[in-house]
Amino acid sequence: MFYPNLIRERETIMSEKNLRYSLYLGCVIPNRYPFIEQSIRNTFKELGIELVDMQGASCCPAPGVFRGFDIATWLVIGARNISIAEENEADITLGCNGCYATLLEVNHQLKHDKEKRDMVNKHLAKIGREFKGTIEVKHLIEVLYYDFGIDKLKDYVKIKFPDLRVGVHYGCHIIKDSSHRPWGGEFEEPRFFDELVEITGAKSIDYKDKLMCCGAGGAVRTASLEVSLDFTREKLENMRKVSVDCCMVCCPFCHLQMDLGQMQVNDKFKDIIGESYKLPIIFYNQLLGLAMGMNPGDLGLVAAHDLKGVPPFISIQPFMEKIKEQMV
Ligand code: 9S8
Ligand code: 9S8
Ligand code: COM
Repeated sequence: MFYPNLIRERETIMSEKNLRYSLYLGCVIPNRYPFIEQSIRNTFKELGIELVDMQGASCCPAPGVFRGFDIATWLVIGARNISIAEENEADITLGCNGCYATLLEVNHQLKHDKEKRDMVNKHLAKIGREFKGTIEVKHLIEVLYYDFGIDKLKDYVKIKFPDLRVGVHYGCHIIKDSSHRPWGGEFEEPRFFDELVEITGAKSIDYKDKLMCCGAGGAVRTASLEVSLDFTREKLENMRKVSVDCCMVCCPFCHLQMDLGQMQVNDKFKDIIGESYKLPIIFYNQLLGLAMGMNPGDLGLVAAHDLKGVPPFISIQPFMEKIKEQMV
């Protein structure tokens, strides 16, 4: 049995040394949703997990775009990023499903395929870099669930939100393809993200086609906005049917699509959706931080602003009110 061993091995690592990771941000967090970065850095600090910056990191590059066009380019750019973390001597953690897909997969392929590694290193040599294969790539959800440990995380929860109904959106790349991802071998009906949400007392509410794509990935948002928004519309409709208070994400591209995209759905599909959607989109670390008793301002929970073109596009006010009701 491969997975239980892996989990045990991780538990041992965890008890022996302090957790320290290279933080890979990707493109969407720093450029479009910087409040996600704030929520990651501050919750990890509170948990005592050290994050080291990756100086000079570039786009991962995005799996649904670069890998689809040219695999060698995708491998070389991915390997360059990984080599920065190797210099840091710290595994990578990241908060984007797409970046996870690329860096996890590039790392795996290059560790196991000498021919590809030689090709990549021939290119990297020109800029004085090398892929060595000395680190691992882990989504922050994986770090919290396995490395830090969901049981230990429960000890940090100070406030619970039993009346909060959450629509969990996993996003495609955190679970698929299943070949090198952990999750206890469970990819068809995963529970790890729901479990992380539920340690805050909140309820993860089941809804139709929960694992369906938000619509953004694989360059669909860029190539055909209307098709991508139709996915989003369908997800929103399915979540509305079960009356959730927010949609929980662990990927900035999903966050963008469910937030900015939701505003666009309200416009493009106004004739068929009935009432406009007003569903707050929350990144996991924001909810976790609130449950840990942290200040909303330190978690990038910006309730309302008048700035044009700045997220969140859908107000998180209703979510904040729901949270406040339960704090008293
Ligand atoms: S980098 Fe450039 S486009 Fe992006 S956010 Fe996540 S996937 Fe990686
Ligand atoms: S779902 Fe389908 S491809 Fe993806 S992971 Fe984040 S963006 Fe939303
Ligand atoms: C989605 C990334 S998170 S990509 O658009 O599929 O590359």
